[in-house]
Amino acid sequence: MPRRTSITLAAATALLALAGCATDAPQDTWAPAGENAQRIHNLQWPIFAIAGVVLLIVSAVVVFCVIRFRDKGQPMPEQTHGKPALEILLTIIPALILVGVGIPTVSTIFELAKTDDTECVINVTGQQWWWEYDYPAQQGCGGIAEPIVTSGQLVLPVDAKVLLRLTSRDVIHSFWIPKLNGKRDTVPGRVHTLRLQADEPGIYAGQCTEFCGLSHANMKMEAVALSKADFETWKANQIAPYASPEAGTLAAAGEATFTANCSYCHQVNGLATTSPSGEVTPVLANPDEFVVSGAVPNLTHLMSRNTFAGATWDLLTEECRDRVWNAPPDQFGALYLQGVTPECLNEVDLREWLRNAPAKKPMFASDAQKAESGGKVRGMPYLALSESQIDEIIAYLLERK
Ligand code: HEC
Ligand SMILES: [Cu+2]
Repeated sequence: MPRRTSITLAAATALLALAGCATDAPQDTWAPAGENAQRIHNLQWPIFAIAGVVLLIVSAVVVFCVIRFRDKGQPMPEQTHGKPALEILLTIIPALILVGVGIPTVSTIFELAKTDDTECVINVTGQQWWWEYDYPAQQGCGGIAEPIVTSGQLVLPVDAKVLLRLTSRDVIHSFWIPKLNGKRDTVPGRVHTLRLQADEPGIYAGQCTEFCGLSHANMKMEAVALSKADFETWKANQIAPYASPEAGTLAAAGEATFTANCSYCHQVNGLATTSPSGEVTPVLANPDEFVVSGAVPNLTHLMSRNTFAGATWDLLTEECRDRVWNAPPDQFGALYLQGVTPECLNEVDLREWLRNAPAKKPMFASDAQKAESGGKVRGMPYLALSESQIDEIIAYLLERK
């Protein structure tokens, strides 16, 4: 390799390594914020140290040999065929190191797999390219009478041992919130479990870590930990009955526009149409018919979360977002529960999304791939809405708190 190239490469590597030291790293695997992440942390430190010592010894020996025995035009040294004592020693030492590393590793794996004292169960489903969370009716999670469905942000009570049951509707994805636990693949037709527990209220960022197609990089997730009392408020809000917008408002026009353009894919619980004779018919989404994976995000309480489309874009303006993210733990819950207020709405990204979602988050790599999908979409399609229809829809969605 030319010398210039090697120097550039070395400098780039050093820069990359330094970049890893950035302090504001929401996905820092070295900053555990819950029980299981702490267990992993307790294991990775000593192993990192042992591996580091081995690296130093091996590197030192290599450097010594390279310098000491370099070619100075000396004659060929005497050829030997092995040294049994040294070879046995060099087999036994690594074997002992591996046993030393193996014992705590295996016992940590068993500890991480423990789920018998679970206090709360949440189903997690991955699909291209967002996560759906559904909370089945249960005694756990402080009691859930009616199932709750949401997406993007996984809301959980602080300090509770929360069991995730993970699966996928299409390809293999992988669920990872580095500060709360390790990774777990989500595989179609299988249910894997992963236990999370968060020590303090706040938002914990993560991302899909199994390459899952074109928009894999736009498939993030966030765990939102709320104090027990705030979690109760959140649950009650998620099952609050639907309220139609006031007649004559922009939002009321938005309800009709939404019903016509969006509700065949997106469910809004409680949305209904009334015929001239007064007959009320619930509007039910049928994503099976239109979307490859057969499901799309439930928008009943869209504005109670503060990100959208695989937690890739914020529903909050930067200023409001920072206020929530940087709130001290005792103030975080109240701020999060405010949801998206009209002043805090990040209208720019939401508007772009409604104008042309595939331009923001690509769904087909090629026309051939599109042809294979049998006319179904993979993400949110382009809907050719007018700007005034978008105005109405945004007004309507702002009331979906
Ligand atoms: C053909 C089905 C389909 C139609 C019709 C549709 N969407 Fe979507 N929409 C999706 C899919 C699929 C996603 C998830 C995309 C992703 O995150 O990658 C989505 C995501 C969204 C999201 C983000 C939700 C979240 O929680 O992340 C919003 C907001 C949204 N759509 C609004 C609308 C509105 C408003 C309309 C009507 C104008 C509409 N959609 C029509 C399929 C559809
Ligand atoms: Cu994925």
